[in-house]
Amino acid sequence: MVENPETWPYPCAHETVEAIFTPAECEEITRIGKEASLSRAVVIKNNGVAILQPLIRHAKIARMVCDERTDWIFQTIYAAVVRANAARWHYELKSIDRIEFAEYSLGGHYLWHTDLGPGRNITRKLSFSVQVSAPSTYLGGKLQFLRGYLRPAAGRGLGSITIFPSFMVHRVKPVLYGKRYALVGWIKGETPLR
Ligand SMILES: O=C(O)CCC(=O)C(=O)O
Repeated sequence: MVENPETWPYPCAHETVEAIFTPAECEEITRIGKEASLSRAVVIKNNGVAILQPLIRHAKIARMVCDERTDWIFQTIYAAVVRANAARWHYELKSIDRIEFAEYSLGGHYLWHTDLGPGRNITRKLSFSVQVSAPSTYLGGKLQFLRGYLRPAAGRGLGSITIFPSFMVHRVKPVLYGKRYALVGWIKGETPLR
């Protein structure tokens, strides 16, 4: 039977799946992330050039490499995204483009933006953010979406993943206390959005 897309759920929405990682796994992810050398996060301008703009994005990041120590992280995230995609977006996905370990200290934030193109980012389909800090360890740092007059927020549960289309406008509000750690990344397709 051919599926009827008119029965699919609203696509311009995020999805939070609780506890894809256990608290012990979140600790391990944080340990691996902190071992990498964190550098100040850049912003990609529309001409594809990466620049430091701390008023727009104030965070430190380290790219997570997929190797025998981290493969389970990539596998778990990809499986969760594929499940959510099959229920809501039905995009053609190929693989994880990139995972970054992000650290938001006091005042850390990222203003409204999208994760799509140009250049090598043109085939991004879905973005994700995994919460590896317990919500009791920081204040602020809310991941929020712009949806018309609504500003829905991602779940903050330890080990949860929030998945959303890379074209959705989103931001991270300033951290007011403590530190927020997250694993953020993108799933790309073979071609631009379809
Ligand atoms: O920290 C997050 O949860 C999201 C980060 C983000 O929006 C990005 O890196 O594009």
